[in-house]
Amino acid sequence: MRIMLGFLFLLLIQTQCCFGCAVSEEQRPQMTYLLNKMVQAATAPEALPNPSVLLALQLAPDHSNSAKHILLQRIAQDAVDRVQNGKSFSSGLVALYALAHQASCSDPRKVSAKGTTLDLVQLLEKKFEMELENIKTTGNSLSNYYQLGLCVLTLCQLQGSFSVSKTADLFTPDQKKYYLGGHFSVDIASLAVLAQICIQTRDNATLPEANVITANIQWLLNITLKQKRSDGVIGNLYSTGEAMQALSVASEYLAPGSWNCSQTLNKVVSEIPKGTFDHPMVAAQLLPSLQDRTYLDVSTVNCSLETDDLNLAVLPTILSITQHQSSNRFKVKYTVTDSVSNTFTDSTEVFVPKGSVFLGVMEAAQEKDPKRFRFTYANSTWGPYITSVRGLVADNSKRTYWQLFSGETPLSKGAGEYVVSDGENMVVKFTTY
Ligand code: B12
Repeated sequence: MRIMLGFLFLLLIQTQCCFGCAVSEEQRPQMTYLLNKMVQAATAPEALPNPSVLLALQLAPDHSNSAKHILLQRIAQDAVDRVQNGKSFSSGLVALYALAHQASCSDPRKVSAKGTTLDLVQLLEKKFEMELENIKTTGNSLSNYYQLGLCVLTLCQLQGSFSVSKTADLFTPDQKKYYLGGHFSVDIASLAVLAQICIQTRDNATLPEANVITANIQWLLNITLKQKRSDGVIGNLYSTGEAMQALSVASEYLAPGSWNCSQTLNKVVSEIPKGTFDHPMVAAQLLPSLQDRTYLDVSTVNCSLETDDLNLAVLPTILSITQHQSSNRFKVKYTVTDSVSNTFTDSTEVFVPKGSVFLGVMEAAQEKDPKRFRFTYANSTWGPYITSVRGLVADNSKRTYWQLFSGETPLSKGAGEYVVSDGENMVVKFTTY
């Protein structure tokens, strides 16, 4: 009888947990809208290969098979192209490509395109070793700790080989690892939690490093929960999805009442109609949490459950913020400053059409005075990443970058996304993280 009651109790907790933390029937149209928006953007002919979108699609209950095939083909071709032509392929990106293949039930050890077959797991093992070696010799990773989290959670799930004791040391508490520009990064912490929970689950806590890993996870979760706002957002709106993944897989570390998953879920869902998550990368990082899925579910995706294609035409379209094309122009102040060596600070004012993004302001300033305001950017799945201004180039190995501000407030969107307002004071500042 007691066993029976215990079982019923467990079932009840389980049911409450999972229904409470996935979208309700009434919220489902918002999620479908997001899925649809993400698929349309990521499968456009000009879109860059995007493993995060494929991963999110594979973790979704309904997904479009044709979109999945297009995305899978694109990332397979891109992986082979990067390797064959010696193009940059960061450790975290290799991890995402491998995870997306696995989630698509396509063997990441046999990725074929252009007549070549590639072992992404083996490549990832090498990349991770190189990261560890670089940390040993220079104190810095080649990429960042978000990508190290991606590496470990992927190697752990795909039975790649890596040293658990080195990994336990890798994720110990340290400002340099988990802080960007002086602020704790919920995104980095979330990936580090997912990675270490994967190791704990896989190795059944029998490891000599178990205590170190447990302490790392607890420290990361404590600080993550300190970033929780009263409305349920954790860090900012863009880190909340991955934070939800981390908190849900580490629920046994949380004190009762320390996190209300439904509150966070309702908050993010309420933001969908405002267009907050319309960007395909933002949608991709949020979608798994809306369905109570995490990146640790990749190894258990059941490909036989695939559904028919989404009918894009009949999916509900919800209000999204559209930029009204208007002939109205307004004035924006623009400043470029080097806060690393203090070699220059220059300001100007430009007129831009209403609805312009920050990049438009930068382009207008460059046109007006190319000597002082010229700049370059690299296209990424997040949009344009500002790489240099006035010839001063951001350098990962020196931890320098061009940070974007409105007045004194750092932007939480990129230059291609942030819509400027009349009279706003936009700043790009060369700084370190
Ligand atoms: C590490 C990191 C950085 C590092 C990148 C350099 C490095 N050492 O690797 C630094 C600190 C320089 C950085 C800068 C910025 N970042 Co950042 N970054 C991240 C983080 C934590 C991980 C990115 C990563 O490695 N992904 C994994 C690899 C495999 O993917 P990847 O696409 O190849 O990664 C590259 C790009 O993502 C690029 N990148 C990083 N951030 C951003 C932001 C934008 C807008 C673009 C276009 C590219 C870009 O750098 C990565 C490494 O090369 C993400 C968190 C997340 N949830 O994704 C935030 C994140 C992507 N960043 C964000 C933002 C807002 C910025 C800034 C605009 C902040 C600012 N006010 O200046 C700037 C970019 C300014 C510019 N020059 O254009 C937001 C984007 C949200 C959004 N809606 O667009 C995120 C999601 C963090 C958050 N929760 O708010 N970032």
